[in-house]
Amino acid sequence: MRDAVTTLIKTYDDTGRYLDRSALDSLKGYFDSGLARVKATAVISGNAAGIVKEAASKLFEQIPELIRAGGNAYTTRRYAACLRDMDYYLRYGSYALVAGNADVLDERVLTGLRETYNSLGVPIGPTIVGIQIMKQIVKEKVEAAGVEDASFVEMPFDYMARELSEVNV
Ligand SMILES: CCC1=C(C)/C(=C/C2=NC(=C\c3[nH]c(/C=C4\NC(=O)[C@H](C)[C@H]4CC)c(C)c3CCC(=O)O)/C(CCC(=O)O)=C2C)NC1=O
Repeated sequence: MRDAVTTLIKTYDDTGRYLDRSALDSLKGYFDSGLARVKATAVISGNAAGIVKEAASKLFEQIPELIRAGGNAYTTRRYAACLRDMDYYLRYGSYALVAGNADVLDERVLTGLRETYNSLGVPIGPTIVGIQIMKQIVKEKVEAAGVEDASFVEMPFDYMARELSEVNV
């Protein structure tokens, strides 16, 4: 599992170079944004259950077929599995925000996920809608907590959405 710093070091170590100007600029960006990333993570940690609940109810409002007979989130067990998945996306998204890097998402969340979803009939399009709704809620809450430009919180959610939607070649 890597973060912004270890990823950078690995890149330079692979070719035996000292950190150059561009590496130092990128480090500076990482440290300068550190406080905002920690704040965002605190907002997520302190409101996780509420964020998942709000996002799920918006998702089921937008796509009510999911919770009707025959829908993938129909029955209490599958409804709970869907909310649990949303919670996974939120929690791992918060880790990726602190790390300033999506590696944790590849390693812990996305590997094999599309195949699992396909084999269980979990619809990927609506899952992505759910991830995007969560992103929006998180962004608003982080801005409400006093972070002026919270656009950086989009990274992990967009990353998961993009990786989930990609078709194998
Ligand atoms: C930490 C990494 C991690 C992830 C991401 C993960 C996802 C994950 N979601 C699953 C199921 C599921 N996922 C959903 C999710 C949904 N259905 C919908 O209609 C909605 C669109 C969506 C919610 C937004 C549902 C309903 C199931 C149960 C499907 C079934 O058993 O029929 C399963 C199959 C096993 C199980 O039911 O627990 C996995 C592995 N597991 C992990 O360990």
